[in-house]
Amino acid sequence: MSLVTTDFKDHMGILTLNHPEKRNALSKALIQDLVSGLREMKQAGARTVILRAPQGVQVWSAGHDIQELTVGGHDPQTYADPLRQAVRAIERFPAPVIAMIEGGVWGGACEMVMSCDLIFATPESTFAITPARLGVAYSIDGTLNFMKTVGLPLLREMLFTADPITAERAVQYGLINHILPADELERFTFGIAGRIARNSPLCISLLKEELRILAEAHPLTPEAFERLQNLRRALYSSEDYQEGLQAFFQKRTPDFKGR
Ligand code: YXS
Repeated sequence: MSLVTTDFKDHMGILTLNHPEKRNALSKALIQDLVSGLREMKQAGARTVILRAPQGVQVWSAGHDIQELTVGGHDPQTYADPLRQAVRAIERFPAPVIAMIEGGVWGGACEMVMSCDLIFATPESTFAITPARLGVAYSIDGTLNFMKTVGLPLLREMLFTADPITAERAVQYGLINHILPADELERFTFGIAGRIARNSPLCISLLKEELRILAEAHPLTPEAFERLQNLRRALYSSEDYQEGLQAFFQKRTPDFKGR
C-alpha cells in the first residue's frame, strides 16, 4: 500500500502522507511514494499540488526516519538522501506546491514544508527544527533552505533549542502564509489552489523556477565548502551523534558530552 495517497481534480493534485504508525516519518519508502506521486501529478498537468496529512492528525510528519540515519562515520545527509530528493522534487515541480498543515512538523519535515511554495496551517500546528536534539550534521543545502525561509534570529533559536514553535509565531515571522481554524483550512486551501490554477500555468512555472534559481545564487568557494564538510564529518563521526540516535531509540533524554 502506498505511503502517499494521490488524488487529482480540477487541475489540482492532492498528495496525502499516509503512514500513521510511524507518524509519517520521511522514510525512503514514503519519499519514493511522494516523488512518484509528484511525477504522476506532473503527467496529469496539475497546476497546483496540495501536500497534506489526513485531517485531524496530531503529527503532520515526524521528520527524517531516524532508523535510516546512517552511522559509522557515513554522512547521514548526502545528495542522494531521500529527504534531499523530496526537497528537490518539490522545488523543481513546475507548479506551486501548497503545504496544508495540521499537527506537529518535525526536523527534516520542516525543511520539506519550507521547500513548498505556500504553507497554510491550523493554530495548533507546531514546527521544530531538530538536528541539535539528535546531534545530526544537517546538510549544507538544507541549512541554506532554512535560511531562505526563516530569519536568522528565529532560525538560530529554532536550531539551537530544537524546541517547537507555534503556528502563531511562525506566521508572525513569515515562515507560513496563513493560519486557519481546522474546519476552514481545507476550503481555504482549495480556494487559493483554484485561483492559482486559473492563472497562466506557463507564467507561474517560469516564476517558480526563476525564484528557485535566484534564491540559490549563493556563491560558495571550494575552501568554504570543504571547511563545512570538514565540520560536518567531525560531527557525524562523533560520539554525540551516536548518543542522539541511541537516546531516541531507547526513548530517553540524550546525554551529550561534546565529543
Ligand atoms: O515505538 P514504535 O515502533 O511504535 O515507533 C514509534 C516511533 O519510534 C516512531 N517514530 C519514528 N520513527 C523513525 N523516525 C522518526 N522520526 C520517528 N518519529 C516517531 O513512530 C512510532 C510512534 O512514535 P511515538 O510513540 O513517539 O508517537 P507520539 O505521538 O507519542 O509522539 C510523536 C512525536 C513526533 C512527538 C515523537 O514520535 C517524536 O518526538 N518523534 C521524533 C521527532 C524528531 O526528533 N524528528 C527529527 C527526525 S531527524 C530529522 O528530521 C533530521 C535528520 S534533523 O534531526 O537533522 O532535523
